[in-house]
Amino acid sequence: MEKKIEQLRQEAAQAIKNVAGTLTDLNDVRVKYLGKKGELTALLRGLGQLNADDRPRVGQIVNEARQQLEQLIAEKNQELKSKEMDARLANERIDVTLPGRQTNHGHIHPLTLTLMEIKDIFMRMGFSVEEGPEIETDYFNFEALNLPKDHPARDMQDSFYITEDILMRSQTSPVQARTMQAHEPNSPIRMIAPGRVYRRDDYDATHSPMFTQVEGMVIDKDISFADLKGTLEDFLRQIFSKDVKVRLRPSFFPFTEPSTEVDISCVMCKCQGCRVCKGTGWLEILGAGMIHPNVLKMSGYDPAKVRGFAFGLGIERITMLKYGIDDLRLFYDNDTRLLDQF
Ligand code: 2NM
Repeated sequence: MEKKIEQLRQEAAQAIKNVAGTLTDLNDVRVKYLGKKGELTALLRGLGQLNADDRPRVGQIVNEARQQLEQLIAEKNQELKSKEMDARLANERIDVTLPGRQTNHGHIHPLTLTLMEIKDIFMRMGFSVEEGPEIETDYFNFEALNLPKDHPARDMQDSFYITEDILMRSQTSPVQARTMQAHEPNSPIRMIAPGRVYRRDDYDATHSPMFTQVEGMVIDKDISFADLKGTLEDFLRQIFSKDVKVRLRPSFFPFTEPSTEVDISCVMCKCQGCRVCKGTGWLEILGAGMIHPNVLKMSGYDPAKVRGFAFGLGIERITMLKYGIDDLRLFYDNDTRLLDQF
């Protein structure tokens, strides 16, 4: 019996020593010798068959063996655990001195940049910035702007109709009509209306069925053509450069009378004549005029008491000239090779 115990003790001690893997492997060894059905446990159970003289002595030997093995298992357990921890620490080590990952920064879209500048200039002159819906009624888009149904000038800006009476706005002037109607009749207004507009058109380097406009309007007592000229000259010198020359040419718009086309000296060639200005030395930049009496009347204003001027410009065209971009489609492609430059 004693020999058997000693043999088992040595065998188990060796098995514990040999465990090189995980805590589960160690547990398997423990179960094999010390578990409920373990080999050493079986010996302990067999004590009953010994005679009473031998029992205490042999019992003590088995218990000592058991205690020793449990001690060995506890030590091995500690060893495996610290090995596991070392492995984890080596594995999950973070080098806090490494440079961080670069994130890609967004850029402000060139059209937004121009719009921010335009808003800034007009806000400093006391204009408010108004917005309105891109889906408009025929009434606000045309009728309130002196363009009755079947008026031939409607063809100039044929748009996208959703129903007979609802369309994608072809200009932002409906916002002007809405603003007038939201005001006390004849009260002064100084506002700009930026936003997207839609027209049936080609899509190429210089045309698009959707583009971005800023229109503006000033109404007050005694507003004259001189105010129109002074305000727009001031604006153009701020947005381009202070030595830009401004030229007015007579034109026609149904919502203004008289109407004018506003040109600036070519910013590319300083009026010498180049490809951009087609050799003329001048660039067409905006349209403007004195608000037609019918437009004032339609929105509750009295042309005998107040007058006003209005203007409209395309943000794409101004941005192309400011940054030397020769294809308008670049604004809508979202190609980061362009956008990263702003
Ligand atoms: C332009 C040219 C001329 C214009 C007129 C109005 C309104 F609503 F006051 F009548 N808003 N914008 C206008 C005038 C727009 O764009 C080329």
